[in-house]
Amino acid sequence: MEKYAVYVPRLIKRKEKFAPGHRACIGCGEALAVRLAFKALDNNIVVANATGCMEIVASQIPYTTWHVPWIHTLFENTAAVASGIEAGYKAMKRKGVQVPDNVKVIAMAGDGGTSDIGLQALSGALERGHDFVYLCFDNEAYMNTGVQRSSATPYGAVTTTSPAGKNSIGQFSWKKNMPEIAAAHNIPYVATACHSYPFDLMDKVAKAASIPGPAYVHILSVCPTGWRSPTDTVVKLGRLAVETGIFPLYEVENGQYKMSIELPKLKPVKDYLKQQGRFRHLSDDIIAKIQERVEIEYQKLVEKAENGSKRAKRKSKTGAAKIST
Ligand SMILES: Cc1ncc(C[n+]2csc(CCOP(=O)(O)OP(=O)(O)O)c2C)c(N)n1
Ligand code: SF4
Ligand SMILES: [Mg+2]
Repeated sequence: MEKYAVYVPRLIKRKEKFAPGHRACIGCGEALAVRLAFKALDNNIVVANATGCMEIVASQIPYTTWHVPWIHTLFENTAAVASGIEAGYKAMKRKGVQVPDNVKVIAMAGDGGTSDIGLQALSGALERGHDFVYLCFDNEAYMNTGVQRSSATPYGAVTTTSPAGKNSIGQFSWKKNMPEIAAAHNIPYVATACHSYPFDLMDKVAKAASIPGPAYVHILSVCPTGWRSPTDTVVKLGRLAVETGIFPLYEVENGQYKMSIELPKLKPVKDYLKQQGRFRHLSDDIIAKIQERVEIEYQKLVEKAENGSKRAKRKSKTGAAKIST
């Protein structure tokens, strides 16, 4: 909290861009995450929003929740539309057309729109180096259309297209690691965030917007409807996802990994899984398998962050030596 003390009060007072009165379900973590993310941004933005819960609940004609320029995009082309807007502004400037300065383009989509259907457009936009921010609001399934599995649905979770039964444990594959895929494009900034850590989330979104070039922020968003969890446990579940190591909070700035929170000991994944209907059927054996996987993946991240900070120290020592000679 201390580290955010300087500017967070200013952010809190900022005008809402995602206004109240939308039609999200009670206790929607995704709506909370969107509200927080956009509070951290200036008014000088244009939003390209893929189809999904946040588009449906916020834009039913003749109403809108958005207080900034906003365009509804297809699943497939959100990052392509964002690229076009950014390139369009550049071209207009080049031609001497009067356009506002420093407009930041924000692309946003759910996990389905990001890790499945919009992945090609996103990869292209990251590779081309467009100056934009991509926000993925990950509620771990295609929620808007009735809770179908996506490649971001976690192993063992029940959805309507990955039901549990005699021959199935639910989702059969491990969650696709989208932040690592974004980081593999060697873009200037990648981060993970969750609405249950609001200041950390706002800090990362503001940072993403301040860095020239492409930035990607992956935001875990608890969905009580799809996760079959009580509406008053949304914040608690987000915290448990982080505290168990299931959803680690970290940043990758110019290739350098940094853990956002020090967790001396991870809580057991069971604490998180057992509070959600989508995991209620899991046997102790499957939970042990998930526990093992989470620990391995978490350790990999910690090592990347440690190696990175050792490298940075070595570099600064070499730099200091050079200055003194
Ligand atoms: C190509 C295409 N396929 C399917 C749909 C139907 N559709 C609209 S929203 C949606 C689910 C969105 O899932 P996600 O991106 O995870 O966002 P969420 O609703 O979970 O926030 C689907 C399948 C569509 N609009 N376009
Ligand atoms: S289905 Fe989930 S993500 Fe969509 S509006 Fe409802 S709670 Fe929010
Ligand atoms: Mg989703």
